[in-house]
Amino acid sequence: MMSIYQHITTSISEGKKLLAVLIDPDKMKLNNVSNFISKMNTSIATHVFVGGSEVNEGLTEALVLEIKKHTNLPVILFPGDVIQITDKADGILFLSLISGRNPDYLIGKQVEAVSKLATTNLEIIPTGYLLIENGKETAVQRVSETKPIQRKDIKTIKDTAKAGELLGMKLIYLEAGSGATHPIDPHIISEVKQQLNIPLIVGGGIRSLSEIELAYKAGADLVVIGTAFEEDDTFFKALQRVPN
Ligand code: 1GP
Repeated sequence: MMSIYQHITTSISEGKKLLAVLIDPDKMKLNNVSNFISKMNTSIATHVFVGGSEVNEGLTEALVLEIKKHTNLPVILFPGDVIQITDKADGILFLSLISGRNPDYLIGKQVEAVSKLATTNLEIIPTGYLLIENGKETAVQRVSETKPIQRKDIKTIKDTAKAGELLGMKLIYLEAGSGATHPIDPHIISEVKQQLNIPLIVGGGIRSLSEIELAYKAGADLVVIGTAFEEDDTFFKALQRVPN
């Protein structure tokens, strides 16, 4: 069977764009999962990401188990902390917050995660995670105690993403922050994409089909949306999959 990462790279080579629905265990009630996922299953979503900045122990595993009852899409952990690791998911974005300079989020948490990961069969996907300034403080910024890169500092954004690739990371994730007022500027996406030979994920503040399309057109391979679905899951209706 194709790995999650191979599926991503194959999709890109076939010109297909990807969409991950981010579910925060802190915000999704278990008894709402079935209804939410049934709507998601008729949409163009290709992946489910599970994670949040501040999640209590045990919530992630229960949520992943419930999600997997209702969908065959790959469920990938997008953890804000080591306690969110569960072997019930299919894979994990093994994140390093390379836009910041907090050693805990660059390498400390990753070292802490190793023994836990050793007990799982999760597909581990090393991911360079860049937080880009968006006019307001985000949960990632607060929890990680790091500064985002200024959005006008295109050179630093590009060089940071490229440094992630040169360090061997398999994905780059440009993050505006959950609930960001504005998504990552298409100009930033396109400048970063031109630098990279690895897939590019873009998330934070994307709330409409036109914003998804703008991100894709600028070079995003995979778009992540959480808040817009949390606030109104009828948004899935605007993203219906065309039947084969
Ligand atoms: C957050 O990029 C993701 O980490 C998604 O952001 O919740 O704003 O869609 P939103």
